Amino acid sequence: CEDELQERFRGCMLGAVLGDCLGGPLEFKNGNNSFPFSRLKREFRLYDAWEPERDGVLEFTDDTAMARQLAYSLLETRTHLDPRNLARRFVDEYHREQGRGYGEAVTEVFEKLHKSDCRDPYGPAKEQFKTEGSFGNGAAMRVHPVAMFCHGRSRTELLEMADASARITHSHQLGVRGAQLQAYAVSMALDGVDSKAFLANMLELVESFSEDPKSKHTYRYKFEIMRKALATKNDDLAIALGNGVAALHSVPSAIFSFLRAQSPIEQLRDSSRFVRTVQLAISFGGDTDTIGSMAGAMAGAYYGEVDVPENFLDVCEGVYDAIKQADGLVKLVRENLDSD
Ligand code: R7I
Ligand code: MG
Ligand code: MG
Ligand code: MG
Repeated sequence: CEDELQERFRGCMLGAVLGDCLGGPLEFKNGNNSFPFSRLKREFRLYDAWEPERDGVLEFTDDTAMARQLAYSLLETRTHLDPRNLARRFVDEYHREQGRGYGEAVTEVFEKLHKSDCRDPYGPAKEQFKTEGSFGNGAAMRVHPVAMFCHGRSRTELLEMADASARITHSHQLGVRGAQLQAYAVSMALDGVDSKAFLANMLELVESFSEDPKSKHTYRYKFEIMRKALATKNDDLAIALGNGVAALHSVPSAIFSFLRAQSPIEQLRDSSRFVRTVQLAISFGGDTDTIGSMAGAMAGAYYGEVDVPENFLDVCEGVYDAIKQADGLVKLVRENLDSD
């Protein structure tokens, strides 16, 4: 492809939507358990013979609903992230389509933002969970447009904007860090960083978090498990890395899926690299739409639109908007870089 950036941006937006739509029907459908690869293969075979007139469309969920508002907000304000604009967009999106499967607690934030006309876009999130803030993965699942917007900028800028986008709904440190880790992962995928450097950079960022080194409830602990599993090609990490709605128990799982699927997986040998990433992510079970979407954003960014099978475009809702947004962001990023 002549335009590598467009390939990667389209892949990223598409990958996130597809992971969300494909993972959606399986969200907590096996309790908290993982799915065997055979189940994923069976599920994905249906999509090969999909006929939209007969089979309808797999709907996107809150993950995509929020990600697209983040993208639209950046496309509107163009040079920066405006938290009030973003908060208003989240609220309007939620009121238009409340049935997208939002997290149980985050809807309170939307109601409070609505009542206060988003005067303090960060206020309501701070009141969540007795003022501890939410540690859900809702800030991480929507953050990939920030990584695209910050393409070519410093890591500091990226992490600051990820933080600013996260705190509108998630003020717990684990929720914010989850968004920063996902933003950094997508940003490196857009840059085509190879897996060895990618993991080293992630570990370095995690080390910079001032966490208790002995705690099992930290990102550092998760990445240590991941590093060992990647060295031994162990695929069965749903229990060790987690598959829940907490950012801590899902963001590392998505990153692992992206890295692990760069090498062949015997039982998924018929799938393309993009597809086997999403399959591995969904096989974690539990919060499958979100783990699938986060892994899909990374894989799409890394492999590009070319690796996304065309048949999925007829299966999933929202793909054409995703492509348009990606193209808008490519143009915007080029303009911003030129004017610097
Ligand atoms: O994080 P959030 O937007 O939810 C995203 C998830 C994704 O899987 C979507 O696909 C959708 O299904 O929901 O929404 P929140 O409501 O902020 O957090 C999600 C859930 O995490 C909450 O409903 C709680 O169960 C849990 N949670 C917490 N529990 C205790 N203490 C989040 N933060 C806390 C906490 O501080
Ligand atoms: Mg969802
Ligand atoms: Mg590049
Ligand atoms: Mg989910």
